[in-house]
Amino acid sequence: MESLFSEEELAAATSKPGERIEALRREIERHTHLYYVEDAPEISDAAFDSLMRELIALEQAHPEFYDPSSPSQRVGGAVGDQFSAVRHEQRMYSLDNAMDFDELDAWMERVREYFGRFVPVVCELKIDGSSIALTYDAGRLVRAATRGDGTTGEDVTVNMRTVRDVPLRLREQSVAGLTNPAGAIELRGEVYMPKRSFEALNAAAEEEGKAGFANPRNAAAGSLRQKDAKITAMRDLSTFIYAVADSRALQAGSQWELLEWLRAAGFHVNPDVRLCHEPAEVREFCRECLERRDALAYDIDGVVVKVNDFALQDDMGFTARAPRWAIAYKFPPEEKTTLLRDITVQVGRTGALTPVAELEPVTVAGSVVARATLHNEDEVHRKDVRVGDTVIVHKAGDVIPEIVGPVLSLRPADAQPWEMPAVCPSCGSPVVRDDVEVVIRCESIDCPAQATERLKHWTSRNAMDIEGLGDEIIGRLVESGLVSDVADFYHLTEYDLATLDMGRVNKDGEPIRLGGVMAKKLLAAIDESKTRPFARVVFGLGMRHVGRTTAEAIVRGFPSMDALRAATEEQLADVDGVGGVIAHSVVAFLNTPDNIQVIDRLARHGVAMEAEVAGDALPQTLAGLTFVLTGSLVQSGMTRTEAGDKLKAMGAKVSGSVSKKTSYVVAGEAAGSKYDKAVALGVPVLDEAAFLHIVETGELPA
Ligand code: 0OX
Repeated sequence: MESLFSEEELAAATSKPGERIEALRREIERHTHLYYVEDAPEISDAAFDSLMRELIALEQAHPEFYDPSSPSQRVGGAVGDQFSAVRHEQRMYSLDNAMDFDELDAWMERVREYFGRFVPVVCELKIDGSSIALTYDAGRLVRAATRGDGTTGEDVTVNMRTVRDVPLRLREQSVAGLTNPAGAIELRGEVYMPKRSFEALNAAAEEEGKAGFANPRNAAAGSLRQKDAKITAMRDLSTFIYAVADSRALQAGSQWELLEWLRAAGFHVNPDVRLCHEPAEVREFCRECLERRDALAYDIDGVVVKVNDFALQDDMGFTARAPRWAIAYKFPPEEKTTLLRDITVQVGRTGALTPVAELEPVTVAGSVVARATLHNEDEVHRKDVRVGDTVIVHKAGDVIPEIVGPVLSLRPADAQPWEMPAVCPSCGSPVVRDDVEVVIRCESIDCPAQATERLKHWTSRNAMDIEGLGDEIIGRLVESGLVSDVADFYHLTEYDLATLDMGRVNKDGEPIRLGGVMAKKLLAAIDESKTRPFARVVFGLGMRHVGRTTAEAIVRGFPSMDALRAATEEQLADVDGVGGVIAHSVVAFLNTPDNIQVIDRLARHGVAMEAEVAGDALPQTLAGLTFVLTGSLVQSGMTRTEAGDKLKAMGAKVSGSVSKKTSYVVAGEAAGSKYDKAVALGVPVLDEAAFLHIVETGELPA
């Protein structure tokens, strides 16, 4: 093959490898930028690969020139087992939302009132991705961090280096009189996955029988947080950069100038931006974006409007959560039409039958919807949806999709009203209408669907939290006859699990088995679950009407299985938080021979059958206080349930809704209406750092 390089070049490569390496790095980065940012490649893929191969060969021969900013490092570096925490020196704020034009107008009116006139604003698309902070020092990318809770994020530098449109070195430039800063500067933006790449990734996952991502945003966040950055490198991630952490680090005087500088420094800046001088122009931009939304290659969920002038931004400042000088106009909830292919019936853990709409898959508000609950028989009749109908599917952001109703003009002539089956679709037993709860129920104690749901409930996060034991494996365990009740989990051997047939075949037509590695992990997780507190065991058993809070109340009154079994209905009903209906259900459950046998076997396997003795209890420093948790606790990775448990262990009450009686609201990332309500009612709000302080010290922050 003819060499791409001249004699002189080759000579230079051998005599002055350092210079050649630097020249190659610059050239490769220039082509990467042309390809991924400008969308205007100058050379073929083959020529590009050839440059990269030469660079890699030279770097291997001359390790003294190693540089983390070399484009050769974009393939993904060392594998870590954890991301270290990064404290953001400048907090990464979220944005206040305007849910419609009235709220957008109200914000623009506040701007007008504040300055006595409307001031120019920059409108940008609101990219529905994952926020990222990129730190450059002396022009080189030295750190990339996720937003986390806004105060502390995770170090994802190695992963972000693989994202091709992120410059590893800033371009030397000067626009509008702005030069590159000599020291450190932190730029911020969004990482996203284009819609088509998301679909391709999910299609590939499906081929392998793996679960895909719910939407491009999750795919981007998940790809970025891969422990092995080589996997990140294989994912098609892109960025749009739109902010600087501290505007004093640059001489830019406005958002508009900043965007200009970012572009010139080599960043990918979204082209759909507009400088508007009047509220009407802002509304027009929003309308145009909404119309173009589907045609864009990536998901957006609104428009961000920012006061342009940095000095005016400073004047307006921030609330506890968000800048006053910016607002996110959120697009209205989306509605799509699709075909209702079937209405199936799901049998729940307690035998309740739920009709489920099986839809022709359709993307609504950024995620694919293929199923939606129809709640109960009455709901199906009230909405009058029939198999074969074209139905309207409604979804607002992250909310669960809903069937609005049929498009009657498109109804096939032969479409029949739907009826609940008279027998259970799983076990064939006749179903019974429970008029008190307005549900139809299968009351068989031998129903396989109920058994499977009970097993899923036992392993679920709020119950025994057995990691890795999800729906699919449980389904296979039931089908293979290895597990039929919750005590069977504790009989499983490594051999049982390793050889478990996953119901699929590989390329050679051989059955795919779970394998030794997963088997070991699962066994360890099952074993670990024996240490879950007794209240979780009571909840995990899945007695009717016994949710988590009720299970805790029961355990406070009867702290062991022996005590609980000896309790009468009257004694149980006397416990604070337990009424007559619950007491009846518990006593009935604990007097059923099958259940007694399962509980005895669990006890023999060492599953906790009594609450921890009071001696182990923590000082009840939070007694008398009521907490409400909202948002995600990204810093600690705790679920809200786990966080609530920690507070309860110190005597606090945890409630699901904010009222004047709430003592504190703990607001994690993406806290929503509960946060707003707390502010409105004047309830003190704690961030995750303050919450962790309480958990560690038992003391409220000063
Ligand atoms: C976006 C986006 C998000 C950041 C904090 C103050 C202003 N998702 O596309 N945030 C911002 O700016 C905020 N701009 C954006 N374009």
